[in-house]
Amino acid sequence: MSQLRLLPSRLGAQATRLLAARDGLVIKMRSRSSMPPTTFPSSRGRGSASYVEEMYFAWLENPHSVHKSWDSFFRNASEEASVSPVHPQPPSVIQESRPAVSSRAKTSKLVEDHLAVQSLIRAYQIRGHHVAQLDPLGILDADLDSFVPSDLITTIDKLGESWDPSLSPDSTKLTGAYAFYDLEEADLDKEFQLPTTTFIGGSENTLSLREIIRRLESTYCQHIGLEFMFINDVEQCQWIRQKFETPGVMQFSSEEKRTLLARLVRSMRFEDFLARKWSSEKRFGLEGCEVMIPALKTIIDKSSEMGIENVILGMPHRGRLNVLANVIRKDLEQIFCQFDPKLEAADEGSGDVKYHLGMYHERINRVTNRNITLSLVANPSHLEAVDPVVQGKTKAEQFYRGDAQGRKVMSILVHGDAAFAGQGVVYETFHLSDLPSYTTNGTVHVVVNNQIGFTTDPRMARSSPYPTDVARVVNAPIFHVNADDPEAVIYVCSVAAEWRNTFNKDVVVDLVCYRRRGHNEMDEPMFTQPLMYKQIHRQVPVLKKYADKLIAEGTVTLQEFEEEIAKYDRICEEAYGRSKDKKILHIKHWLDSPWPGFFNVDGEPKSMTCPTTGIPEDMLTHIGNVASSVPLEDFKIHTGLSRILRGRADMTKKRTVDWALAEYMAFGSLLKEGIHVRLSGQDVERGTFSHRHHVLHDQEVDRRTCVPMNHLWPDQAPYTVCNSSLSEYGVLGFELGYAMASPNALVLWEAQFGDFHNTAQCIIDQFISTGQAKWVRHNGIVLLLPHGMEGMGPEHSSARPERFLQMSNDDSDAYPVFTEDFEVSQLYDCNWIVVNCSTPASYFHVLRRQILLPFRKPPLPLWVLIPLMYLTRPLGTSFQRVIPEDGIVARSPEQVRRLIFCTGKVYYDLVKERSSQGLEEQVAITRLEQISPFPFDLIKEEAEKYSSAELVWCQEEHKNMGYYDYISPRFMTILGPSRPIWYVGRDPAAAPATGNRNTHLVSLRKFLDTAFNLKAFEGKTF
Ligand SMILES: Cc1ncc(C[n+]2csc(CCOP(=O)(O)OP(=O)(O)O)c2C)c(N)n1
Ligand SMILES: [Mg+2]
Repeated sequence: MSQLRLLPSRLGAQATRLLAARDGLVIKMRSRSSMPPTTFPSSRGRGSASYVEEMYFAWLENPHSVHKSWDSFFRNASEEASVSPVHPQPPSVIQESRPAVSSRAKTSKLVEDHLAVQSLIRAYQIRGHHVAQLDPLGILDADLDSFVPSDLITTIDKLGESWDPSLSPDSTKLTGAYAFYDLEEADLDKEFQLPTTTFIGGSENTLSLREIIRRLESTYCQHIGLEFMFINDVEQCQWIRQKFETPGVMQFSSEEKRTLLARLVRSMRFEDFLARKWSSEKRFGLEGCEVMIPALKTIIDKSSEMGIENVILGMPHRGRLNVLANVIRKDLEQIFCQFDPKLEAADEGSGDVKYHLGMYHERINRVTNRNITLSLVANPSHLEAVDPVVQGKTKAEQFYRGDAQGRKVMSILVHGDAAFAGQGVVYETFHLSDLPSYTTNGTVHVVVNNQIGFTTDPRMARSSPYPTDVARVVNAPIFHVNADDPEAVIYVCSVAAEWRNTFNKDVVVDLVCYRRRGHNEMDEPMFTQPLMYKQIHRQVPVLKKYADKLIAEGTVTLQEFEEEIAKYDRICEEAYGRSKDKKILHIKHWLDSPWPGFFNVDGEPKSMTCPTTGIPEDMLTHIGNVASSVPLEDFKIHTGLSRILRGRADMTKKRTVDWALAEYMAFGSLLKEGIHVRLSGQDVERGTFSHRHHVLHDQEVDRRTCVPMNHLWPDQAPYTVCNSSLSEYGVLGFELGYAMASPNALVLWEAQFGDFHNTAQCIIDQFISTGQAKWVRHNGIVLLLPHGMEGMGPEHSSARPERFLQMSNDDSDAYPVFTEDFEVSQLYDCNWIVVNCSTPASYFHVLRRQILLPFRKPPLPLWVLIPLMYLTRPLGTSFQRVIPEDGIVARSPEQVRRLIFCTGKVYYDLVKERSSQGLEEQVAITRLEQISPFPFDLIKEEAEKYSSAELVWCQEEHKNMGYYDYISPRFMTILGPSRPIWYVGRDPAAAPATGNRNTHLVSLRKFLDTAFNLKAFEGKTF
């Protein structure tokens, strides 16, 4: 590599700039037809030539007056000129501007021709892909900007397509791109020095122009189209050029060709088999892109060869079953029995359609003979949503293996062309790719570019020339390849794997293919793409084409080929026979992230109890002390922060906590127990509300930081706190994936404000709420959602708890059986936990409970910075789902007139109001800390304690939001119609909060008045 780094253009920086200027001119040319070449000013007559001339004449005067690269260039050129017979006339530009000086003119022409050829080479490297034959159908262009760039001299030019004698009566002159460079036919056989920025010469330094064009065309304009020249790293560009330009790179041994053929056989015959057996079942077959199977296998083989032991894949519907069968190697009978409609599901939950399920498999890679673990992450229909999830899981696997460079674990993401271009999460995921706490050290992206999305043509589906343009934002090279050329595909995939291993950066392989059938097997594509499908019906399948080629060249015989097919067909038939013996369907067999040892052998929790979440006081004190200190010497923190730390020390001494300290203590105690904690989200290091300060910044040394949480104990687990990119969908998906890798980690994502989770709703709906039901996969991701109606306007108030509650799966109408383990088993049965902590102690305990539970459920703590005056409550010993009234009113409950149930911060408004109205002996106030699953047992107990009290639910949210719709039927179920629960709170509204401070206060006043108006519901019927 270091050698490559030392390879600047021999023409030096000036000349490189000059060439770049030429490129600038060229880029403006859209197409030959729209702008004839004769209208372009010849760059020769302007910048470059006169510059070269200047350099040349300066050099003639004094060879030392120019840069030494020019000196050696002119020296070489003069030597050649003295022997070259090919310059009968000096170029006209020189004649016009200077008196004819024969040797000068010859040299000048030589220099200009060399520059022209260098420009031409560069033009191929930049724009050759526009001319590449990427579309197997030959009717569409993979590149919507398809045109023949005017600065490419292609075979078309040679064949005379741009030949127009009227424009060029002089038969020695050529038009088209030749004219652009002012080259002549005779120049085709002239030898040219090759610049160091090309490898087409192989071991030769010079080639004839004819050969240069031939080699450039064969590299850049055949079945591979390369986009990489936007990468602003010379070493990386050189690497790619070397991989593709070096003569003879695309040669395969017969063994490799036979393996490729066998893989194509499996890919194709698998789809054929499914089509034969279940002709009317949706399976999103791979037909038209069968080459994806050998493509993925090549990436995996090559990566395994370079040391990768664990590959995590994400992919959409198309070809997924084929990947499971032929890449991951899931037992075929397990796949086939998914097609049997009579099989009963063994697992609880909804399950999922077969082309969404995941898989985890450890096996020996047959090509490299090394162990490899492959997992395909289960995903929902929502296209591309799985991308960040795969990345998060990959990051976690790398973290747990100490694989900071991604040498052992990597990810592969497969995309559809329409989704890759259209779904914003693709962009968000790319933007995580190079962030220190989110990078997976390079991903290989494979696009199944069948040039259609459902029924929509690419021209209606994207504004970018290629579906892959989004990858350019991270300087990922993009290798387009015609999927009907399997050897080209394999070569490209192998280079992509090497690229990832060499530079630890993303790379895209764009498999330009077609879709042989409709969107799914039931669809009629001729309704919408008649001509395309006429061509597709004529298209010879890739397997046949490749087999014919190998048979013709003698690599395999027809008989061998037929035997290979028969062998695989037999494998399928036998598996089909076995699948008929299956009596039951196990989704468990499709788990993508098993947690060995966490559950018992049947996949059940090892117990149904939760240990107490309290911790010894000395541990709390120790954490409190570290949280208020700066563990590094000579580390100068901001004076404002010193004040905050002093405050923490003070609280520690007084045995009180605020929100930040409670969180510190929860995290710190878990770290002591070997639990890795990772907190991610926008500005989480400091905390949006400037309360957390988990990363201290030296005020005098740039970028010197300190994370005291990592200085708690010598043997503690690592703590990661990371500010994320400004993305919710991508980052929440990432953290969900991270949490998937291990149950022994507390992974938290915090929304800047609760309502911003709405752009991550897809991850919430499709993975967090439903993941276990669909894929029997537990996940303990914690969503911290700041929530509170404090007059901050419609967008910084509500975390929209109603949405989460509406998706909670506990039955509102089922009267529960209160067993001894009711609390824990209720948590086990639910899909997630919604809590609204009214004290820092609650927050502390709920975070610890999350890890101490014998299973994992996503909790959603809504949180608000509780004003300090309310924080004197010492930490108890466990999380209280309900905090009962404990004031004087609780002493004679039978006399209480009203029992108000509430949750969260409004409790403090209610307490204050009760006191100001002097109703401490008549109104009790009880808090729900856990809203879902609903604490039926404790609510019943509390309501029965105040047997003659009227029951009120009070919330600060609007009536159609917040908790009321969730709690109301549950109160009814547990207490019956004789004890209705009356609503007190803000009226229904469209926006979650007002932007007007006065309106906010007036509505608060109004509902507080109602809450303590003991006659408010008199005479009303429920
Ligand atoms: C987010 C999302 N929007 C819409 C759909 C419905 N849908 C399923 S497949 C598909 C077309 C996908 O086209 P492409 O990405 O090119 O993949 P292909 O099916 O062609 O392989 C659409 C629109 C979806 N599954 N997810
Ligand atoms: Mg498509």
